Amino acid sequence: MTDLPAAAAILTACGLDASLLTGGSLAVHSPIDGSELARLTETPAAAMPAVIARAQSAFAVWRHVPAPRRGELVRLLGEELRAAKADLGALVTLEAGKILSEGLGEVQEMIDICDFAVGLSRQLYGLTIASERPGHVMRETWHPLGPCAVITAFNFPVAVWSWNAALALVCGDPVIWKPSEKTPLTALACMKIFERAAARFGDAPEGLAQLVIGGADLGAALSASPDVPLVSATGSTRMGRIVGPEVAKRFGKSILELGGNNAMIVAPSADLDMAVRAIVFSAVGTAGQRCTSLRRLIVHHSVKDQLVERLIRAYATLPVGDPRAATTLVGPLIDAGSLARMQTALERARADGGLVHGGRTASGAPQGGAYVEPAIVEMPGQTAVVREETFAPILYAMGYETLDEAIALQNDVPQGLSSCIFTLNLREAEEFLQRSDCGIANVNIGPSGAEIGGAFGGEKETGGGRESGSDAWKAYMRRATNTVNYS
Ligand code: UN1
Repeated sequence: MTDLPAAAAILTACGLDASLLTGGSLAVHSPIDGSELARLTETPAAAMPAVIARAQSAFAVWRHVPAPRRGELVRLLGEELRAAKADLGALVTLEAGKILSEGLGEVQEMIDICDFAVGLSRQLYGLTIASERPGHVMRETWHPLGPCAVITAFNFPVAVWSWNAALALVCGDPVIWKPSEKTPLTALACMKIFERAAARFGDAPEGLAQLVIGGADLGAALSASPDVPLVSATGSTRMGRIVGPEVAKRFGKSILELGGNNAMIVAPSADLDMAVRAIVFSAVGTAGQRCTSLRRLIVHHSVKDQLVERLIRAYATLPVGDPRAATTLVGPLIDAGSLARMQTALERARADGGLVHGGRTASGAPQGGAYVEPAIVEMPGQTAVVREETFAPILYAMGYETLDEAIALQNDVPQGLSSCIFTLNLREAEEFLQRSDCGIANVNIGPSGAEIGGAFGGEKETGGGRESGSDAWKAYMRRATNTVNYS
């Protein structure tokens, strides 16, 4: 029994008709039951120069549109997203396998970033700087950059595009989007929504927001082109190692949002009720497939047994199954490959002396999907498998004695996205915030569920990029220092 209409009705509600969904070579499957949703026509790599040229033509027009007027287009996009929220959220569930509330939550993030960007369109402020020369003034001014490529992953199939696109559009940049091959339908649906906003806006140039569907060769074309000054790429560290150097080779700019291996330190004074809720939410939410998912629990020896026992009990009550049912909390992994990687990681953890709780294939879930019980693994130490990001619901628990030791463990991984501490001790909290090496460091709240208002991203192998809120917009613009002699 599901609480969503059938797949065909969801696709139709999102404006995706049969002519769009058939006749191509890219098969799109639902992680819910493995059923085929569509066979899409892919963008040939040979078409990329024309796509980029269209974006450049759009740029020639859009850069001269006053920024608050550009904001009006994003305001309309936000309105259209509000109207389409239920349908697009349902499609996220169908195509990415997220539970209903997460599908809707993702669309809400899109709406929020549109609101943020509308305000920003009147606040692209520069500085005035005191000149050392008499009769001179110095200013810093911000200018549109040019076409921005956005490469996104399956796990946030629509929100990540909007974090980039809403900012890029108000900053004066056209956008070329290459979504994951696993989730192109939600991208097509977003384009329909964008087209409605553009039609209401009236005179947005053709080619302002484009979508290309296909594999790594399209990403390679975008990364290599000097006519695409900015490439914002979200995905694995492996992908970032290809895209980053390729863009750098031609002195382009990139925003990289790569792997995370996020930890929570639980100190002796922690409010354990609060910690348990935060751990479950951030470790099993989106079936452990967020880049901000909690993967490592670093717990003081004095509370470790008690906390792990409570977590094992909480995990045993988690409803794993069809993400379309309102009662489900853990949906499927994206595909069988993901499940196999999870099982391999659990095997390696066992071989390292880990004690695995859960992690079995879930019973009673729809056939054809990769459903698994989230796992907690008590580890004797931070072995190689713990230091890797496995994109699945595995939570490694380790003990510590001193805060120094805990922070050292937290930092001793190649990734640096999100981190947190649960403590009621102000000294410990501040000490942690000074010393966590991550882009996100929290106190008494888990590592996932970042609000759009903050700059989102991380250090080390996470790639160093920042997108979404705060002053992340500056990456989408070109800065000029102007000196004017009026003497
Ligand atoms: C991601 O997994 O790519 O903080 C981003 C969060 C979400 C974003 C996750 N707002 O969990």
